[in-house]
Amino acid sequence: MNVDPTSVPLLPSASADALTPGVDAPTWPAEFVERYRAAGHWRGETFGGMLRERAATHPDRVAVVDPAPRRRTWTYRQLNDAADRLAAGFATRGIGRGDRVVVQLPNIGEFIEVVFALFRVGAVPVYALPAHRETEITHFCSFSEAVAYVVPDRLDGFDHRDLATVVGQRTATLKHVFVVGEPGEHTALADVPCPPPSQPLVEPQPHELAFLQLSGGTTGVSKLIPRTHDDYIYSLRGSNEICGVDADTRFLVVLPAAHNFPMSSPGWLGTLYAGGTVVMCPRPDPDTAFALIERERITMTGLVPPLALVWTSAAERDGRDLSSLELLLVGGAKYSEQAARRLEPALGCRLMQVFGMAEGLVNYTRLDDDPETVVTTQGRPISPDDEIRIVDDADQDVPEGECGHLLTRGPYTIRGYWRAPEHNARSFTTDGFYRTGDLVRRTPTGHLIVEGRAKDQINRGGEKFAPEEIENVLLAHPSVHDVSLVAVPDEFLGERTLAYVILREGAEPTTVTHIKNFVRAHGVAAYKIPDLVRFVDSFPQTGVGKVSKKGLRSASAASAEQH
Ligand code: AMP
Ligand code: DBH
Repeated sequence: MNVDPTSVPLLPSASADALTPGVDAPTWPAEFVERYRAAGHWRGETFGGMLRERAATHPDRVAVVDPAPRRRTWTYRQLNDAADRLAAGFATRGIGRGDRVVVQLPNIGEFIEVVFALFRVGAVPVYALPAHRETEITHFCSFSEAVAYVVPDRLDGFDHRDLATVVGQRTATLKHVFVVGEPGEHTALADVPCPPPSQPLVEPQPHELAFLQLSGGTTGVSKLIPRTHDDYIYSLRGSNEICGVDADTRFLVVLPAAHNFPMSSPGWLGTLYAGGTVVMCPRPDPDTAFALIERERITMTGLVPPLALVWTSAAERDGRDLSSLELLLVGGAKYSEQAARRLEPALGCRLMQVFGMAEGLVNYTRLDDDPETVVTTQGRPISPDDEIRIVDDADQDVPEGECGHLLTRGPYTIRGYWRAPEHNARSFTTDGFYRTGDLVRRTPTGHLIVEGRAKDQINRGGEKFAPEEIENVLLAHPSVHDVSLVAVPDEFLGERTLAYVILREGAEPTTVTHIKNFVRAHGVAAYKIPDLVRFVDSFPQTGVGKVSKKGLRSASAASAEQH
């Protein structure tokens, strides 16, 4: 943003402390740190160091391919050099150690350049999704006290520069907006790189905060998830081993690159860790993706269940050569057994189910699991040091094989969200287990089957959010007395959303379309706009007089056809 520097109030610049574990969020106690280091899980690597090493070992291998609109490639040496130059440019603009930078980029090569440049200067990327709009972005920028925000110029008809202007007006800390493409009133990312200084930059330490990932959220807004170099890189190494990722892997990034799943399971970061090639897929539809699989000889990718279904049906009809594809990971939401059975024959590759979370724990079915296990379970943890408890409502272990709440603790599962002490008190046990909110049972082989969830969250085809977020938007509508957003079963998405709306007495009658437009106009990601709206006089009540989401869900499952 072009602001007059004299009019900018002096802001506290992020201190180096911002990277220190334990300052902004609870971290692993010393005995666990020792244990994870001694076990060889945490090896003292950083993202910046990892790229430098790969560039030294095989400089001319292709690291990244961005196929659209014209094919561009980055070798490991080129990616490393680009990250150095961009890092120098960020540093020149005063962006450095501990500074938060909200990155909202689609699946383009610049995404990878930007995050490695930020790692180099010890700045902390905050990963927003392209779908996020002013409500979410303003929150991420102001809550994280971001100094910079990186956007594309336009995407799918939406002008991110205008969004950045609005966010800049609302966020006191924001000093820079960098735009990939035409910058408008902001700064072009292409103008940022400059020759690296002769003195190397001081890079972050392996145990320090590397980035803030977003949670799906169970209350109002997404929480920020503090991940360190050491813990995340361990999850990459574990994922690579399980999925067979190596320097010959050609990974297609189909889901938004900012999501934890395509980033790390094993994702584009896992692939770069192994020295393989990452291909950015601009859109997830089969026409686009299949053409890229054929042309780029893709070996591996990851999809959410609804997309896996679309790909399966398309592959059953399509004549594309998908023979290079060896492994397809499906996760993010429950994959139906029926759909899972169709995938391998249709796509001619192996299926692996993955049940993960940006907070940490990731479960995979294994390449040597029998086919029944692959289609009927959501896998088992990466690490022998992932501790799993399955408990009842009173936190007592349920008998083996029975369904209960999944709690977990381990070498890549956070001990607390960033700057959220009250929420942490609810989401973590006193001895550091994360309450996933998932209801699971465990098979004798240690595989988990996700049976449902206890948390108040919508999972719409893998996109998660707290119903409360949209309920709060609708409560601001002058005609709305009360509202409850619930998930209803959907054959394709798994779940879609239904808003029960109680109008104020004497309020002007309103329409479904009006309600949806009201939410849209508020500036939230499109996937949060209610799919269905129903006007009611009252909600089913529970014993304590609160709205029973469960009651609403079962009532709505019976009659979800009403739009
Ligand atoms: P988040 O915490 O926002 O990263 O979302 C992670 C959540 O997504 C998990 O706690 C589950 O509720 C859900 N999830 C992820 N993968 C699967 C899967 N394979 N099956 C069922 N639910 C899943
Ligand atoms: O849903 C998720 O968050 C998720 C799914 C699969 C995830 O974070 C992951 C794998 O790493």
